[in-house]
Amino acid sequence: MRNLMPAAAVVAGLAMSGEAMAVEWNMSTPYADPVFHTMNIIAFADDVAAATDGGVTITVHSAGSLFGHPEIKDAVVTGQVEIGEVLISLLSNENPIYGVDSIPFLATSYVDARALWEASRPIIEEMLAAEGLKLLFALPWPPQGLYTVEVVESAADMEGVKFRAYNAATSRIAELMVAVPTHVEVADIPQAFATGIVEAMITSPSTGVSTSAWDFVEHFYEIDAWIPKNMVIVNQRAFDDLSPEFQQAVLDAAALAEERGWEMSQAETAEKTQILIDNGIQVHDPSPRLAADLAVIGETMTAEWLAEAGDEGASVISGYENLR
Ligand code: PCA
Repeated sequence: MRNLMPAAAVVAGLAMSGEAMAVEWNMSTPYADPVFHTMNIIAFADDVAAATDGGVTITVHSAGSLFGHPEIKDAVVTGQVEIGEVLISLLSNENPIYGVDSIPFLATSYVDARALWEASRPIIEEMLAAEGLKLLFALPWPPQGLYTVEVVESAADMEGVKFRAYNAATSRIAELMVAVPTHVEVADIPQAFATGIVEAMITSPSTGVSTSAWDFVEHFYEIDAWIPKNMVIVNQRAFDDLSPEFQQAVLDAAALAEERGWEMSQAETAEKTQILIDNGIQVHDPSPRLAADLAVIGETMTAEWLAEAGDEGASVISGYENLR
């Protein structure tokens, strides 16, 4: 009889831990639901729920609704949310290595962006791991172009223009064009243009469409300056708390999301550029002069980044050159 009680308790305990294994994660993301990054993340959450039979459910709080973009990484580190999405280069103020993701004219095609990602992924994973974070997947925005009110024939035409920045690199480009940078998150873009805080920006056709850029600019120059990525990171402890099967389900869904997302991004480029045109934005190739001016800015910024990022930076770049 004595032995029965503990046995019963064990059975009850097992039943309880079986129930307790159903895990709910909150996920913080910076961009709105119709943006393809968010759509891909919602599909990822659905895939995880399906593969675990509802054992892991991820509630996506998009558009910075739970934490603003600059707070998301720390919210995942501290476990306020289990999982989040961040623009990699937004973290370049913490470590210059993160800035490799938006060096102008270093990787301007999807093939090169892939190579740069392969070359930079291990060190980025290492830096995240040091903060108790696990990288799940990363995928790119379409190539970054220049949106302006006025015609721009050379970098000099940007002098004094109030320029919307979204990371340190876009602020630096503005400075090198003698424009005037102000950091504005995507959600605040329409308001910033409407109130005259900014009058130009560099971003993707996707973000031009999601912010209805035709309401406030006339021109889009396809300068293909870089192909920045968002990454999805999970709190390592939260991940470790999952059963091995559930961990595998999350990793499989992440690998799928990464593949799907790279394809979505490439399809986006033409699709969203067409929407800009349909709404009256004039889409141009940059003039040879503008392209040459921007190339010089790219060289300056590559040199600056290499000086800042030291040996680790140099090894990422040589790894990238070897993969191209
Ligand atoms: N959209 C985001 C990051 C890059 C992009 O294409 C933004 O404009 O902030």
